[in-house]
Amino acid sequence: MNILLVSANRERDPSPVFPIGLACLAGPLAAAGHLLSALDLCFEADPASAVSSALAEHKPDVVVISLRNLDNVTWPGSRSYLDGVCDIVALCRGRAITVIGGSGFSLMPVEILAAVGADYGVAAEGEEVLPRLIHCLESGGDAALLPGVVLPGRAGFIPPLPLATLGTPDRTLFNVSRYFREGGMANLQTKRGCPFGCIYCTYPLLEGRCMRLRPIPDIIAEIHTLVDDYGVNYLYFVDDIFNYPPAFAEELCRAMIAERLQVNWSAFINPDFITANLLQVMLEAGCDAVEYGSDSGSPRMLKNLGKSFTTESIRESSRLCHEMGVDFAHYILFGGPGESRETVLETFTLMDEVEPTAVIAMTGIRIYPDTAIEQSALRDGIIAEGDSLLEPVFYISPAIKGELCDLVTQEALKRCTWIVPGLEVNVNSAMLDAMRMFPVKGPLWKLMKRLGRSRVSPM
Ligand code: B12
Ligand code: SF4
Repeated sequence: MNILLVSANRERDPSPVFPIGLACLAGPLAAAGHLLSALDLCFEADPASAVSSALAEHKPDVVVISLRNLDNVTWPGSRSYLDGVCDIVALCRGRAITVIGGSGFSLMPVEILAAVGADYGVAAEGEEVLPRLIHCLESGGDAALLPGVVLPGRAGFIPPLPLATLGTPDRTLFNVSRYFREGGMANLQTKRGCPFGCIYCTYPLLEGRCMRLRPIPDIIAEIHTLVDDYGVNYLYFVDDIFNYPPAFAEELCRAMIAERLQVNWSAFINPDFITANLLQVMLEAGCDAVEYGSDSGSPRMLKNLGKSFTTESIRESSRLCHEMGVDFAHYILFGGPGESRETVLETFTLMDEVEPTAVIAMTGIRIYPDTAIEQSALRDGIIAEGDSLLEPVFYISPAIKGELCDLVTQEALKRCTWIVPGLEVNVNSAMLDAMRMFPVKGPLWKLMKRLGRSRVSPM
């Protein structure tokens, strides 16, 4: 069949993100003998006319739409992206069969399929099931029997099956160089899955709790392609946790060192599994910044959020970063169950103590179906049974709700390393655009070192 791959993601903050999910589907679809073309809406000034032109030019039988983000998960100042997806589907209606999938879609598949009106939906990984669905469409099979496939008007579907082996993305249909130029990095994945159970987190729902590791030679070959064919010299590992399992991270870094790859990179790491030895090997392999999903500096809140580590691990892992001279950021989530003025101030105090290059803080925690925080939100009357979560709803502890924004703004403004996107403290879209003008590769928070004083709505 003639297939058009459409990346619906137009978000450019904190940086434009290469559509690696669609690149993972391109290989298996081409291997099944389909003719592929692609439309990436990220850089299109007029998405509606770009979709119409692509339909006219390629005359696809099937349009495969990737929905990465539902919204920007930022409170206040939340932005939903669903209207844009409805527009794409409407333009395709009567001209091609539409199939929608992606991480955003997979969080609420039945509800999103109904909202956007596509012909088929696919929850979770698409590498195996999408070619099978297309085959079904060609041969008149029953698509409802395929795992993960969602049909309009049906309340349920067969649960998706996790892939046994993870392949290498085929990026040839997409503009790797432009993402590298404008986003400062290329992305790649070394594994899927997270075995931990943080109460708000969707990653184990999207990727499973069981970790699936890619063969290291495949990852090394992929890095070679990015470096040699696309001139990339900065990578971002999109793994849920780069340093878990630690032995795999170390083996990969040692292979990168042995290959003398000329790249720098960064990733999310867990403070419990970083040792001086592993950090040293990571630095030798090109790592120049690490991000911790620490969430809080309050022992009580770490427990309430279901974190696997303690404030001691946050201290120790931060100390290692200082000792070895690597930039590091802590990501904080304010407002979870049990958050109070006291626990918020504890977090500021711990961050003052560990002195990261940057702290990125969000106020409010988005509630997703099938997470433990959904149950807390039901108990606390923040949502009611049957409420839709398609438009974002945020958990904010009733004990702090009235003063959270003022307190966080006031405290963050006293510190020039804090970024609070929802409250526009030290960051907004205009500032991010301006920061991208610096010849800096990797996460923009590394530039916080150059910021003079803290501001709300900096530009
Ligand atoms: C790494 C990551 C980031 C990095 C990206 C760095 C980079 N350069 O790539 C950073 C930290 C910058 C980031 C930023 C943001 N992120 Co983010 N991110 C992730 C993460 C952890 C992995 C994404 C990834 O690359 N996966 C690997 C690829 C291969 O998987 P995939 O894209 O899901 O594709 C697979 C399937 O979904 C499916 N598929 C994809 N498309 C299609 C289409 C069809 C038709 C089919 C059949 C299947 C299919 O098949 C693919 C292969 O298996 C996910 C969480 C997660 N574990 O998935 C969140 C996630 C995607 N992010 C999310 C969000 C919201 C954001 C931000 C808006 C947050 C913010 N306010 O800054 C920004 C948006 C950035 C942007 N410009 O779009 C949400 C999106 C859902 C939602 N709630 O709306 C997620 C799911 C996390 C969450 N909260 O649940 N992110
Ligand atoms: S926050 Fe990190 S460690 Fe916790 S469940 Fe999510 S991906 Fe796993």
